[in-house]
Amino acid sequence: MTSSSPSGQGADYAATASEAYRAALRVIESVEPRVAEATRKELADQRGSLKLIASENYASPAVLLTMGTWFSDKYAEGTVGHRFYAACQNVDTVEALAAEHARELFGAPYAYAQPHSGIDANLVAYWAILATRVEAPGLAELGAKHVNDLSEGDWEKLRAKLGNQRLLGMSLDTGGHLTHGFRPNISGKMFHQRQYGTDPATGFIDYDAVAAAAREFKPLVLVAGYSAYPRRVNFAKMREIADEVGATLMVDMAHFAGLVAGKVFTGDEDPVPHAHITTTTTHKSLRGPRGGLVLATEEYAPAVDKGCPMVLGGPLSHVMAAKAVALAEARRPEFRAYAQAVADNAQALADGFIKRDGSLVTGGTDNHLVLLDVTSFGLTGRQAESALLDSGIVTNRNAVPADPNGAWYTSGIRFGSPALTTRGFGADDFDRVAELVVEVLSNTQPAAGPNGPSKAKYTLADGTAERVRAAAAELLDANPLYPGLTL
Ligand code: DSN
Repeated sequence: MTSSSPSGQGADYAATASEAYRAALRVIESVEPRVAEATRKELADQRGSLKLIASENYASPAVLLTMGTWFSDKYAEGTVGHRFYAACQNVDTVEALAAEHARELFGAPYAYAQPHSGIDANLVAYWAILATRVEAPGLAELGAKHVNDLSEGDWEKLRAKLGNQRLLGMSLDTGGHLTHGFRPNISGKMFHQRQYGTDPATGFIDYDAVAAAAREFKPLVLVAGYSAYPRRVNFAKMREIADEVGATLMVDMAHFAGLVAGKVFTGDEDPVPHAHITTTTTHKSLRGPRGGLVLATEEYAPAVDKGCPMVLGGPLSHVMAAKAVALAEARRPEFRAYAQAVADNAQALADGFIKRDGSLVTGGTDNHLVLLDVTSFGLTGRQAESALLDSGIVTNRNAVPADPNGAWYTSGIRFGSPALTTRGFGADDFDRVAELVVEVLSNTQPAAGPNGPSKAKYTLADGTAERVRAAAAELLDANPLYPGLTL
């Protein structure tokens, strides 16, 4: 790890972390040796492969170690200073610290560190919007202060209203997330949903089309953000659209929170000053523990603050403590260098594909991810993903807009730069990664299954996997994961 590494404390830090992990593994081994063995193997596997999954990263030893403590044993439903359980004084400390770092880092009036995941963060946001915009005025209209004060009949009327609201979000195949109103997901069932896509000619978001859809559909919630769209979004424009139709703008920045924190996305591209509510995960480009976070304006803060127990189970206090550590890391100047390198490296990867005739959705990238259409290699995403994995390159298959192969087999492979950038990979390394990916895909052929053509079966030309693994090992050895950490 280089200057962009999460903790540039050097040899002492690595030696101390090594001691901690060695001791922890001995303790685990004394109870269930197979778990200790799998834990050691997981590190070896992560060290030995090119991790290009756009939603993954490597958290620092400080963040990881923080999760392994007795905070895990504590129940703390409620919120800071207002708990349904006794003896939450230390949970209050770490939750307040996580929220303080998040507010400072993102310039948000309010932060909520409890969500266990990105989906949970989005559910908290949706119910905070419903509570603020439907439940509260509904209660006022009925002259009641609390839902428990309502008659059965009035309660049914209010429930019907809560279940009759509209949401407009980005479609899954054009890069939106399941929770942005995809029908099979709870978000598509809670709301009357409609989806906006991208311009079929360019693959870019067409803001006029989003505005037209919003004017026609009049959603209560407009969702912006993505998990597989390789471009930046103009959140000022999204807010204009939301304001014109009276919608609440919710931005899901789970994928690009690190680029916001690192000030790569500023002005109109920074969602926080424009959105009413911004949600994120903490483990992707933000490089923290696995979990979620919600940022909100003063207007929505009181409802978000009731996320537990309204939507969430008891907070994972050990993870909130780790969020505080990770957010403290993200406030350091070196995180900005990291975030810029993430964007530069994604660009180098895209350029590497383009110069080798790869076909990219939108023709390139200006964030942390690249979406390669593998049909030009005669492959499905499923075949390409498996052949790359055989060769030590870890990616995930992903739909492309209007994907003829659907969401399971897909036609695309999504690549992201955050994890390898943490290892210290630079632009030349990412160009070499593009070369290796193209070498694998050019040597992969679709194959038939026992019942005819298959979207999953493939053959990889002899020697390709070994050759690519050896080339990848050179890159990995030059950029070690957790340098100096020995188990
Ligand atoms: N699973 C995450 C991703 O890979 O983008 C989003 O939920």
